[in-house]
Amino acid sequence: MKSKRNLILFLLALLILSACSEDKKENPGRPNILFIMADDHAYQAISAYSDKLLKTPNIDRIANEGMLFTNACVTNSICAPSRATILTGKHTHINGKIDNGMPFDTTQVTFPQLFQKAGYQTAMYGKLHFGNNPKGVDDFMILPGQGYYINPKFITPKGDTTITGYVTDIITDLTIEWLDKKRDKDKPFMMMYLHKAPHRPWWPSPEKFKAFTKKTFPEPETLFDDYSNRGSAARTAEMNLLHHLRYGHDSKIRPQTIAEMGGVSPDVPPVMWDGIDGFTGPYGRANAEQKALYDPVIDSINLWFKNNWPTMSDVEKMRWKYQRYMQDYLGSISSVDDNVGRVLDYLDESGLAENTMVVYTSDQGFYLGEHGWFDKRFIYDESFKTPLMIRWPNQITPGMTNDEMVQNLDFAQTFLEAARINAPEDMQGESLMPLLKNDRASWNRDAVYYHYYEYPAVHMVKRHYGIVTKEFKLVHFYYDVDEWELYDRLNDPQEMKNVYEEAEYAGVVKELKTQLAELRVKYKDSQALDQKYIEMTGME
Ligand code: SGN
Ligand code: CA
Repeated sequence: MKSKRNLILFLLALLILSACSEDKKENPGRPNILFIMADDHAYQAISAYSDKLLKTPNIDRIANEGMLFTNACVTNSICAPSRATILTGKHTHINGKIDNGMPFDTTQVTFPQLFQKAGYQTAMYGKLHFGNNPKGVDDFMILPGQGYYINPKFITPKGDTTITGYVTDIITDLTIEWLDKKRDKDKPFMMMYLHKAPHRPWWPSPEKFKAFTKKTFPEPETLFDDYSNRGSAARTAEMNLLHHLRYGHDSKIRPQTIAEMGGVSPDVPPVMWDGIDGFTGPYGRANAEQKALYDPVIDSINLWFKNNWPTMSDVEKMRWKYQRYMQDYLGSISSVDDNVGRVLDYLDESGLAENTMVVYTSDQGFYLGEHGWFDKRFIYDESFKTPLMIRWPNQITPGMTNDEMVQNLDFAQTFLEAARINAPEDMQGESLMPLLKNDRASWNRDAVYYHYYEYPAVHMVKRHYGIVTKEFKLVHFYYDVDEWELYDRLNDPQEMKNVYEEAEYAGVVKELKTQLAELRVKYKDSQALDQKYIEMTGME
C-alpha cells in the first residue's frame, strides 16, 4: 500500500519536474546577459571567420555553440560613437556622440538603466571611453578614456585605483570576481565586460610579445594598394602602414635608439616618437620587473632595425611594418581569447552558462593591412563590419551562421527583448530575436545606414554617409569634396573599383539613391546636421 503511494508520489514529482524543464525551454526565467566587447577587434582576426591569421578557440566557442553573424556592421566606425549607439540604440546624430571628441549626454536613457529598473544586477568592467560614472550600473570599474595596457588606472564608485599587471588579465579577474562574489545572486545579471585590447599601440603581454615576434603572417592581397579607381578619400587618408605607422610608438623600437640612429624616418617627424600614450606610455608605466620581461625582445628588434633599416627599400619596409603590426596586434588578441576562455569556463563551472546569453563583438572592425591600412573609420568592409556572435543555450541552435545586415544599433533592443523588458519607442534598431530563433520571415531589413563625421582629425578620413545592402554599397563623401562611390560587393568584395560612373550601374545608383534618401528620413538624419556639427564642435 505504502509503496504504491510512494510510486504515485514519485510519478507526480517526475511529471512536475518534466513540466518545469519544458517550461524552462519554452519560457526560461529571465536570462543573464554577458556582453563582451573588444576594442578594434577585426573579424579577420577571429578563427570563427577565418583562421588565416590567428586561432581564437575560446571566442570561436561562442560561435560554435551559438550563432555567427557574417554581415554585422556599425553605424559609424569609431570607438566612442559606437559605444554611444550600443547604449542608446540610436544613431550618432540622434544621441549626439558623433565623434570621439564630443561629450556624451548622460541624461539619455541607456539600456543598462532599463535592466537595472527591471530588477537586474548590472555591472560594467573595462573600457567605456567616455563619462566618469556610467548610469544604470550597480557596480563599475572603467578605464579613464583609452586606458593603459600596463598597470591600468580604473575609475570606480569608490574612487580611482591603479592595479599592477596587464590590462586584459585584470579586467577579466575583476569580471569573474564580480560574477562570483560581488553580485546579488538572487537576481539575474547584465554584465558588460569590455576589453581595451587590441587598440593601438597594440601592446601584448610579455609572454605573447615573446611568442608572436617569432611568427610571420600572410600578407593581404591589397597591401600595396595604390588607391587607383577610387575617390580622393582613400588617397588622402593617413593610415597607411608604410607612411603613417610610427616607429617608436607602434613598432616597439625605443625612441632613444631611433634618435641615436638619426634620420631613419623620412615620413614621421621625430617629435611623434615620444607621445605620452605610445611606446613610452605602456613601457614607461612598467615597473623594473615588467620591463625586464619585455627588454630582451625589444633589444633584439632594435638591433635588427639598426642593422637593416637604412638599406631597405620601401617595399621591404612595408613588409616589415606589416609583420611588426600583426605580431603586436594578434599577440594582444591572443590574450583576449585566453581570457574569454577563462570567463566561459567560469560560466560552465558555476552552472550559469545554461541561462546566460553571451555576446562577443567589437566596437568596430579594423584594417589588417588591407588597402595598405591600419585603423578604421571608413564604410569600406574591414572597418564597417564588426564581429558578432551570440550563444544562448536552449534558445539558439548551435553552429548557426546568419548573413543578414544587422548593426550595433540593434543590440539594445535585442537584449531588452531577451529579458522581456519593453524598449522605448524612440530606439532606432530592430531586435535580432527573430534571427536568433531562425525565423527569417519576420526579418525584413534589406539595407543599413552609415554616417562617419570625425574629420579633420587623426587619420584624416573624410566625412561620409552611405547605404549598404548585401549586394551594393553607395557612399557620398560630402565634406570638402563632393564625390560618390558605388561598390559591387558580390563581384568586387575587396572594393577596389568604384563603379559609380559606369553606365551598367546607372539603374542601381538611381534606386539606391532613392532608398538612401528614405533611410535618411527614417533615421532623422539630414544635411542640416553639418550645421549642427559646426555648432557643436566649433569646426567648419
Ligand atoms: C588614437 C590612436 C588612433 C585612433 C584613435 C581613435 N592613435 O588617437 O590611431 O584612431 O585613438 O581610436 S594613438 O597613437 O594615440 O594610439 S578609438 O578606438 O578611440 O576610436
Ligand atoms: Ca575602437
